[in-house]
Order: sequence, then structure tokens, then C-alpha cells
Amino acid sequence: MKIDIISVVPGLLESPFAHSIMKRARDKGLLEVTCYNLRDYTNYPRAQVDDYQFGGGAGMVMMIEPLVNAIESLQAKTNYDEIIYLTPDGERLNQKTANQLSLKNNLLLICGHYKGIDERVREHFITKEISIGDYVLSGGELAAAVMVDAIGRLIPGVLNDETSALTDSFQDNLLAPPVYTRPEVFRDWKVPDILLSGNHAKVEEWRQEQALQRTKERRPDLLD
Ligand code: 6GU
Repeated sequence: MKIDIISVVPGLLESPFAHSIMKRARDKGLLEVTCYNLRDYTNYPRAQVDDYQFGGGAGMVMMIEPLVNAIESLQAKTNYDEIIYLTPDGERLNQKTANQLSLKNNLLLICGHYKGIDERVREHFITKEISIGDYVLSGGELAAAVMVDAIGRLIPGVLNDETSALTDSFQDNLLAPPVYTRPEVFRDWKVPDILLSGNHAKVEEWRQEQALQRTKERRPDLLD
């Protein structure tokens, strides 16, 4: 999968994909992430990319020309399945959307800043608008990093144990059950006996129960 990202602060996106699972995905050639600096696509003096909003009011708006220059020059090289604008007023990202997006080949992400982007870009180019939660970030970059991570780890071959994404929280609308590792006893805190029983069917049944109980307690909304 190829993910291109347009940003005014591309430096913010250097580290998130340079470690751990995202790094492995890129090293294996399963995920290609490229960041483009919006300032490279403006013809305004001093690399200007934002301006005051018509109608007045506090806060700058990202201008249409640099964004359209950037989008169209990238579109000339790649046929995008989705052009996604990261914005707090977008559709809230969840596991279902991450699963769907992980099946795409080419994505273009646009990171907003200031008061957002000129509405005409949204009307004419953006195919999907995504928020990562009900709070406001300074820009779309961290949201883009979250989204790329959530999607990238679902690409077949990225995770070591290919079944492990299937047992993640949310995959079946349930939170994940508790997990334990060595030692069996720490102070007087024991690992549940069932997990040491070697009875795989019983273990599975216990995990299922725990997942359901945990979901009822913490996120009953997932069960509706
Ligand atoms: Cl995608 N962008 C910004 N700026 N803030 C957010 C967000 C996105 N999602 C939640 N808050």
C-alpha cells in the first residue's frame, strides 16, 4: 500500500513510521509512506500557504491553490482510491474504517492546520473526511500518524503472527481479554489457573467470557 501525505509540518511525520511495526512494514515493502511539504507547491511569495478568512474572524485558512497544485501533481503520478482530509469535523475513525482502508492500494492524506482548508478543496477533491476523536489537535499530522498506524498494521504480512490482529480489541466489537506472562506468581499475585491448564478450549472460553465482561463494564455502547 502506498500512502502519500500533504502537510505544512512534514517533520512531525518523520518519527512515527520509523520504528517498530511501521518500520518493519516499510522495510518489507508492504507500506510506502511519503510526506510532501505543501510549501513546495505554492507560487505565493515567502512560501505562503494560508490567508485570512473571508467574512472576517480569527484564524487563518489554508489556501486553495497550493493544495490543488499539490493534489493534482500527485494525482498525475498516482491513482488514489481515497483522498482523505484529517479534520475534527470528519467521521470518527474506528476499527471498521481502518479495516476497510487497509484493503486500498493508494491513499492521499491531507493534514489541516489553522482554521482548516478552503471549503472548495473539500467539495471538489476530498473523498473522505476523518477525525480521530472529539478533541482538537493543533494539526492533522498526529491524526494522520494514528490513522496510518491503525491501517498499516492490518496490511497482510505486516504483523508477525498474522492472526494477532484478529484478536485485537474492537475486531469483533469486543475489548481484548486480560493477558499475562512470566512469572506465574509475583508477590502473591497469581496468574489465573485456567491459563496454565493447557486446555485450549477452556482457555478460549475463558477469554471470550472475559472479553464480554470487560466490554459490558467499560464500553457497553459497543454491544448495542
Ligand atoms: Cl483529524 N485534526 C485535528 N486538527 N484535530 C483533531 C483531529 C484531526 N481528530 C481529532 N482532533
